[in-house]
Amino acid sequence: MSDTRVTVVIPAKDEEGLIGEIVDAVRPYADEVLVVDGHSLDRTRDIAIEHGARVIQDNGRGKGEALRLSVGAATTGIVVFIDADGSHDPRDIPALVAPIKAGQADMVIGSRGKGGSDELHGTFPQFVRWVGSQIIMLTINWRWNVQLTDSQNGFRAIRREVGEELGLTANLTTIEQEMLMKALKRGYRVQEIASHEFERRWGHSKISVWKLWIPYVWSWLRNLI
Ligand SMILES: Nc1nc2c(ncn2[C@@H]2O[C@H](COP(=O)(O)OP(=O)(O)OP(=O)(O)O)[C@@H](O)[C@H]2O)c(=O)[nH]1
Ligand SMILES: [Mg+2]
Repeated sequence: MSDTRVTVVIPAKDEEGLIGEIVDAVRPYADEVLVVDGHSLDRTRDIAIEHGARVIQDNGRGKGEALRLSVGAATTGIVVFIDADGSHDPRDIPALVAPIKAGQADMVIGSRGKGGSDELHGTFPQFVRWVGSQIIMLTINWRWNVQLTDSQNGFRAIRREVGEELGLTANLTTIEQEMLMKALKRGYRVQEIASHEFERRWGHSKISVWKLWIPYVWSWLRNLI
């Protein structure tokens, strides 16, 4: 692989509490820090700029759209996606990009199955998310004869060219499973590293299981077949 430089993409919607800290924390691992602002009503955008990030805006369709735009906008060979809520540990980035730099993988997912999660257990919506994601993971492993443990984590790295070639269409957080299934379908090499998910440290989640379960089931079945 020729261009092993890294763009760290941070999708952020109303994340003024932590965005500055996250931009600073990923900088040691990034050749470019790209914040995709989801039309935040707070100071997310200004703070990201103050901290030296390049900032673009999505068109208000959701996190999936933000990630799709970022793949086209990034200027390096490798793209890392990390949330702006403090759930992911930027110190995992070197491990995440290492298999791609070594030419051994096209995409690497930070696995909560291997690293554990403080967010997936306890409440009923969390239970539904956990069971749903286990079923989705099981069918993906069966369909493509792989043994992965996390189809949903947003903390991941991908070769930028591959990200573009996949023809991603999701506007919502279903983008994560779409990216994985399309990569496997096209024969790209997908690996995982252990990564722990921490509780969101500031602000509130934009995910509602009750609003999203139909898009998830639809995206799952459409991409699995
Ligand atoms: N640009 C952009 N970013 C978004 C949008 N929706 C969510 N995000 C960001 O995407 C990241 C993940 O969103 P969360 O709401 O934490 O979703 P999650 O981590 O899957 O869900 P939780 O586990 O409930 O926190 C955060 O950094 C959000 O600010 C959007 O419409 N546009
Ligand atoms: Mg989160």
